[in-house]
Amino acid sequence: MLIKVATPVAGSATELDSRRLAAESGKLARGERLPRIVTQRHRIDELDAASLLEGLVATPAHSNPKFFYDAQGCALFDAICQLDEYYPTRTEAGIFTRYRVEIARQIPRAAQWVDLGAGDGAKARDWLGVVHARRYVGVDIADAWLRPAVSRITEAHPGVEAMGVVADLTRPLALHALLHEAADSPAVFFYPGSSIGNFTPQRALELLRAIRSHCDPRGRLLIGVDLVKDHAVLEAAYDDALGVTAAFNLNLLRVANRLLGADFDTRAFEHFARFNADESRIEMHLRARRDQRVHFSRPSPATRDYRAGETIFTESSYKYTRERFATLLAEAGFNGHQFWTDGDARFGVFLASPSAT
Ligand code: AVJ
Repeated sequence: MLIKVATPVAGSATELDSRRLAAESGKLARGERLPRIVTQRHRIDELDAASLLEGLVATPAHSNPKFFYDAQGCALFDAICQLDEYYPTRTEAGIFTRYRVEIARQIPRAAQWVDLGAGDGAKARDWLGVVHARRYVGVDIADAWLRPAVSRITEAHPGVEAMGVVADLTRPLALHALLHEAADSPAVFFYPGSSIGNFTPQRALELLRAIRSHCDPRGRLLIGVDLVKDHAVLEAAYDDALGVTAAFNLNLLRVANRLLGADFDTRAFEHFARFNADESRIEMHLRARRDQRVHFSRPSPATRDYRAGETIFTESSYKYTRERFATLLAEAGFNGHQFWTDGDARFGVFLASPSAT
């Protein structure tokens, strides 16, 4: 999920035929297969940079979590997933391992497996054979990660037609044309890791509705959701003893320095995470350690004074009860679902269907 800031092309999907380009430039070895990558947005640009700047100079200051994920941010997130305190990744993996066959039995064969936020594609790789998928569609904001991910899927599952879509999930999802190419194959959306938690419940509902609009009656959504639990457990997961999450959060300032030509001193801010019970979300902030002035040069010059103690709100990670998320699924038009969890009910996996089961 490496970020390259971008704007979408209204209504149009431009396809970069990477195979043909590589063949023409003589870089493609005879017989070598390059993945098909469809781009739903333009390359870097000012619109997203402008929105980052707008948030950072606003009062209260804020930024969208998608800006965390440059190369260093991705590496730090991978490290977070290994932390003792960060239970979601390994808890979900445990649920998937334990119930994979049972879950797969509820998923139609020969489906188009749509991997939302595919990353390196590793989580999906474990499913494709078990569900006998026909197609793999990896969707991610980072084309740099998508290409190798799609290639690895092809290596592991040569019988599956694999492709990538470069898209930003904070923008409207538009995969109808692509999925229509294999209209007889139902779509199975895979959205693991509780990434849905970065959206407000209202925005999450909109995304779930968009997913639902791509599903025929055989379509499914397999989604991982972090559950409400003891506040100390939640807060430790976002404020680990080694300071890895602090580094991940502070990395936002490096991204801003590069993208916006800013002069943030990362040592002048500190990581702050707390569970907001009223909103049922973990909030991450960067708190100014002293009064300071920060300059920005792109996309337009700006200056912002941060007062000691003032915070930049960098991420929300919403936590759901089983009932609350089930309601959201129903509101989105998924009238049936099944649910799996771990022994401590820390994490939930929902398999949602258009009709009641
Ligand atoms: C990638 C959004 C699922 O909210 O738990 C982890 C991101 N931020 N630690 C989460 C994150 C700080 C993560 N998601």
